[in-house]
Amino acid sequence: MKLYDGGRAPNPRRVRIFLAEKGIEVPLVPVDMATMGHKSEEVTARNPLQRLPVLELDDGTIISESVAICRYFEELHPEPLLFGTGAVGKALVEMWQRRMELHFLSTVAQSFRHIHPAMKEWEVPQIAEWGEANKPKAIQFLRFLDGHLAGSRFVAGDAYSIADITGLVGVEFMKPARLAVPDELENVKRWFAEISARPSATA
Ligand SMILES: N[C@@H](CCC(=O)N[C@@H](CS)C(=O)NCC(=O)O)C(=O)O
Repeated sequence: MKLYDGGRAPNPRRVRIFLAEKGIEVPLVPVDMATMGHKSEEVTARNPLQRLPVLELDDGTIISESVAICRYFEELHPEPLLFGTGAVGKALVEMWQRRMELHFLSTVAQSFRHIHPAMKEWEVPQIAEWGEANKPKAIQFLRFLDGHLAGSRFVAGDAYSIADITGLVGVEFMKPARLAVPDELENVKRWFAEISARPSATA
């Protein structure tokens, strides 16, 4: 098996953090996204959408989409459970994972991709107004999250999960998107400090 990796890009990083939490080592194939390595024949043959990460199994099966890859490893190596436990626990992790991805990571990504000059070749057409429109959406979601985290250690409850991983890369991605966590969001800051201090956050 091998994992086509994209270095500092947020989605490949989600999978690396997930693997680090599980203590799983997977051979990486580094792809230089700065030189558009994700558009190479090698990557395109495996994922015609030309997005990373991509997991290739020994029998040739290709799994792309970060959460799909993580789910595969959750089945193989259940401990520690990162997709929740029991019917309610799993549903809550799914709910928060989707919220973190659709309302937060995605809005931060749109802010970055539609505004940053380095993304001109990547996001075609690049529409600055759309990038700007997404900035307040990301902050609005963080305000909602702050209220939730007032009564919850992690995003989906008492246990660290895939929803925290998506949140971690989302907050980190705010910097290149020229966004900042508002000072008054003490619960978001407390949560981010805790999850970014975990050893997996260096993955
Ligand atoms: N929904 C996909 C998104 C994958 C994705 O967009 N990856 C980015 C890197 S973070 C990428 O490959 N971008 C290349 C491009 O936009 O051309 C996932 O969760 O894995």
